[in-house]
Amino acid sequence: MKKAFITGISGQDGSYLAELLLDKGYDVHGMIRRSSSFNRERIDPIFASHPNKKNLTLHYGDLADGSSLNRLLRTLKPEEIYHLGAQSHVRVSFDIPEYTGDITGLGTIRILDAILETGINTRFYQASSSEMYGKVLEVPQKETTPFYPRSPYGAAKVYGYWITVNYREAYGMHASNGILFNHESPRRGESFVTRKITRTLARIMAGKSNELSMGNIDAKRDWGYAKDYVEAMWLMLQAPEGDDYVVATNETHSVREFLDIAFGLVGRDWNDYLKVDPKYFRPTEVDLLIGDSSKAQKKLGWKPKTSFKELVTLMVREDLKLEGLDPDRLMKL
Ligand code: NAP
Ligand code: G4F
Repeated sequence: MKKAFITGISGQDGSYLAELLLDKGYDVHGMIRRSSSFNRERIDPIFASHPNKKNLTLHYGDLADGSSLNRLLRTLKPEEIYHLGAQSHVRVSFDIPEYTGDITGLGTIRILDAILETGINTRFYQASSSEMYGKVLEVPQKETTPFYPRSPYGAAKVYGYWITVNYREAYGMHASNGILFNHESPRRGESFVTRKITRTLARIMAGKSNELSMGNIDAKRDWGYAKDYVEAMWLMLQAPEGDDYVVATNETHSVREFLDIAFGLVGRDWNDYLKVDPKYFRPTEVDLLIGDSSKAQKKLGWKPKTSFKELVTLMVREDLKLEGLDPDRLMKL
């Protein structure tokens, strides 16, 4: 039985990846941080109902705490490490830039160095991001496109990317960067734009809200489905050598288009609810992202399975259910 270690297991991607690895028969160990509020709602359902739930174990640790990382790696000796933990919110990174640099940037070197210090034989996945392309220097963005980050988060991810490349080259580690473009799901954090839209829409339908406060709705993103994207992470660690891959749908859509589809599905017009609030604008914005994932398609055999329209539909559906509403009655498909 292969053993995997996941940082950020309580996040959107961590929960889907844990399920995927349990499905494949892995012994899965995840790191969670201590919090005074509940932070396991994405993983508790796995403990409740996954057929291989006995193969999932959680451990306390923190990306700010190198000693906990060292201890966990020394004792667990995982064959695969998926490093997904991060302060992952771009807008928030402008408010807490130093913390973002520490957790999102230095967190990566703490793990890589723990691998080196403990001498374990493992494969490493770094959750790199399309935010590194920022003010894009090429359209579409691919592995060779230069980075131009536009936020403390993007800059921290550029550090994580290059230190992963450096440890691969300096110490011969099997270490890979997945440069993932935006990916969403019903498990997406509620302050990211897609989930904020579908969650608020469901609350509007339930009569609990009549307003949607947003920032720049002209921004364009390459949005895929998180469940499809965790498969690419796994495939990278099965490849004979570590490498860097763009993971994207090769399509771009504006926030406006997301609003059109989501509200259109339940016969509402978002213009009736939208309030533009300056607090959601960023000091520097990433206007356009669109990825070229042909390398991942060719070398890993990975391709996205879920279209943009299907993604919006499944998110609206799940959020309506969360409000106790019947999607089959409310949605026009
Ligand atoms: P997410 O839902 O925000 O999850 C982040 C995870 O990191 C959570 O489990 C969180 O724990 C954990 N974490 C935060 N600070 C930590 C700390 N100090 N110590 C230990 N763990 C900590 O993010 P996601 O959407 O799943 O994304 C996963 C990774 O991919 C992140 O690194 C993100 O930056 C990157 N990424 C995401 C996308 C995307 O579109 N989703 C695209 C490219 C790259 P709590 O639950 O306790 O907060
Ligand atoms: O959903 P977002 O907050 O995602 P963003 O900034 O693209 O970052 C996400 O994707 C990255 C990959 O490219 C990840 F690395 C990162 O961890 C995160 O998962 O915002 C998307 C767009 C932005 O242009 C933002 O300005 O939506 C715009 N937007 C407009 N109104 C809003 C809002 N974003 C948020 N969060 N909230 C709004 O009210």
